[in-house]
Amino acid sequence: HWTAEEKQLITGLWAKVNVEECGAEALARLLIVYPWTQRFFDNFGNLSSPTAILGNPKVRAHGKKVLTSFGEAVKNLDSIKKTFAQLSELHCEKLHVDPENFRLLGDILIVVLAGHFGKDFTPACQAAWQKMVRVVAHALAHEYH
Ligand code: ZNH
Repeated sequence: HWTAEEKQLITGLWAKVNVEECGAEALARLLIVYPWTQRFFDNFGNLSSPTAILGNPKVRAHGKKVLTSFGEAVKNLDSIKKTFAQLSELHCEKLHVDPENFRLLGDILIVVLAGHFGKDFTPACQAAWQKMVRVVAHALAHEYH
């Protein structure tokens, strides 16, 4: 369900993404902007202020892990549901993460990418990435019951 142009916009930008930086920033922003999401990370230490969250090494490491995993979807654009079936089950059954949070993180990732790429983040690129984060959020929510 992707056009050739969309695929190019997604993989082309992804090749330039610094997964460590952008992953850390996206997760930190999620925890700052939607403070209730902090409850999933009560073993992550100091989350008492935006500065603490941005400098927290566990937040950084987990942000990198999440965005690295997101990269699996970029590599498997035609089978994202299958790629994330197990992760979806894990988030549902073990982690009990409300799928709404996948949508929130996806929208924040868009903000982070736009901030990093500036003019290269064109309207067409934004549209392709908006679709991408929706498809990923949908796939991660798919095994919930
Ligand atoms: Zn998640 C974990 C991915 C989102 C929460 N995650 C995780 C992991 C991965 C992921 C890969 C690991 C697993 C294992 O270990 O096996 N995520 C992911 C992705 C996404 C996500 C791809 C999107 C895009 N998450 C999310 C959100 C949230 C979460 C939004 C909330 C808010 N996760 C989580 C948790 C965990 C995880 C809590 C666990 C952590 C620890 O370590 O403890």
